[in-house]
Amino acid sequence: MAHGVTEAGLTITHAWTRSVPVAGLNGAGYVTISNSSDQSYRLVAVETEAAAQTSLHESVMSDEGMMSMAALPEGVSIPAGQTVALAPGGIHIMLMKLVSPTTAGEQLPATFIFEAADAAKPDSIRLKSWFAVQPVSGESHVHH
Ligand SMILES: [Cu+2]
Repeated sequence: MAHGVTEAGLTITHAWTRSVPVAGLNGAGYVTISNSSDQSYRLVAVETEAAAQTSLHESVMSDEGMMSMAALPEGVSIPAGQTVALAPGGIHIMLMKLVSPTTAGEQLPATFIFEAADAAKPDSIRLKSWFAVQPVSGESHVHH
């Protein structure tokens, strides 16, 4: 398996999601993005044919200890020289209405779209990778 996909100093590694046994449910994707350039970027969208739609979310804990989701309309900041890991309990890529059931070992092709934080550089960067489907382990993860 290729180790990562790189362009313009942005590298995507270890994109994964948990298997979901039924089509039409939502999944959540995670990924590690490192930025070795001197330019800050934002992850603004993820395209995949595996889901009807995707969006960027952050899990937030209320004062009462309840988990909920907040959309991230500005995307996810990937500062120059830093590595940002999207992981369970934090920022994730919501895979809304999966087109088919997903099974462990599968790869779901996905394109990660970035924009420079500097608005004077309007070109977006598209990195093609995939979500590796992992088995559900431990507690089941019921995700809106
Ligand atoms: Cu979500």
